[in-house]
Amino acid sequence: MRSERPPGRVRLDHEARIPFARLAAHGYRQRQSRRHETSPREPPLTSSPLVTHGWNDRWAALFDLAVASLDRPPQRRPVPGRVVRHDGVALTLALPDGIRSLGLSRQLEPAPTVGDWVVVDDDVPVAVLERTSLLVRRSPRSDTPQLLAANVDGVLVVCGLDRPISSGRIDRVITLAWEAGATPAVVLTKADLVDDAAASVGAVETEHPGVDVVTTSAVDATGLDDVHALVAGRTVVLVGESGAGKSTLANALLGAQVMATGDVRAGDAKGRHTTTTREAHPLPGGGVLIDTPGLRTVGLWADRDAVAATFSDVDDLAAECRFNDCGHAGEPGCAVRAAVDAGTLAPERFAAWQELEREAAAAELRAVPHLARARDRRLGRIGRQAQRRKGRPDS
Ligand SMILES: Nc1nc2c(ncn2[C@@H]2O[C@H](COP(=O)(O)OP(=O)(O)O)[C@@H](O)[C@H]2O)c(=O)[nH]1
Ligand SMILES: [Mg+2]
Ligand SMILES: [Zn+2]
Repeated sequence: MRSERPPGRVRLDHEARIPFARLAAHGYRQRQSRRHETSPREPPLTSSPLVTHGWNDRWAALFDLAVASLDRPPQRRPVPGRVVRHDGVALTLALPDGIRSLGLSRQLEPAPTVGDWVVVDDDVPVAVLERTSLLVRRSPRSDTPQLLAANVDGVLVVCGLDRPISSGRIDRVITLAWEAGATPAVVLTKADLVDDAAASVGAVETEHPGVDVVTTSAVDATGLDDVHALVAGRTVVLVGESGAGKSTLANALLGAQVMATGDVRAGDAKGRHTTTTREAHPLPGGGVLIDTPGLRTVGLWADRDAVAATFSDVDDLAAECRFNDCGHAGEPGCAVRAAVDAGTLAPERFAAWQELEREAAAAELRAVPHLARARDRRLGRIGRQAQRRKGRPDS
């Protein structure tokens, strides 16, 4: 679900309706029936909480489309809202007249999550606007997707320098970001606790080529400008384990103690789950920041394209292998193995790529059972061929 951000200046008034051709150019199809035309427009929403939460002419156009295709006529003049928190039974929304909690009395399809834009009719959320991106992980309890945030432009992978950096975890979040249609970056927090934060940046940059890496310290108030630059008018979500310093960073960027922060247990540097909900906050300089509770596990909910985007260096090599279904397990003409042998591809990165490749492939097969059967048949055939080559049917 990769998406492009529409080009062009953001205009905040609704005087000029967006010509449909422009929307069509961005892939929006006109509904067959426009059953409910919007009523004459109210004054522009320029100074409303909507604007600080990212409202622009694109959302205005999508809002009109959603209103026009509601499955029942609106009770009142519908208004847009952005989900700033979702606690199961209620949505906290940024609405034209302020931030309010509204009960979820109706089943919405798709189910809204933080960052979603919704149509609110008579104080009831009745529709979810088409998303530009959706960050999802595999739920640790069930083999189902868990929505983390919608309509995010960037994903900041937050790691505390007070503990070992898990490169595998970073790869996973980067992959979820690409899958979502958002750009990943890494933020190394607690720079004040190490002697050489620059060395850590260098190491992470080397291990994750193509991804921006910055360091921050809430204690020394350093690095905040770099993070501000990454947010800059966009919607960005902080992802990382508990105690990594996400809420502290959010507060520093907000210039206020908005999020509760937690103590880190001495000894294992593990944080407690101080942040229990996902919450979106507009930043003073523009942009929206979504803080999240710590993720203990980052289950992949992504396809192999997203893995290829994360490991574009390895993917490029794999394209050079002699056989296009090369398993990189010693086949002749394997460019991946050759790079490992030549020392130009770290064996750890090769292993990390293989692990996520396998996980993404397994998920794809689970999602499409007939592919799994086809694969089993193919593996059976390969197995039989291998056995024939060896001439020993039992090996
Ligand atoms: N020394 C230092 N401690 C930090 C920094 N950022 C966060 N912490 C501490 O790390 C702990 C966890 O922070 P918190 O923001 O709650 O982490 P979260 O679980 O990721 O939201 C708290 O005790 C913070 O005071 C930092 O830049 N330097
Ligand atoms: Mg927190
Ligand atoms: Zn190969």
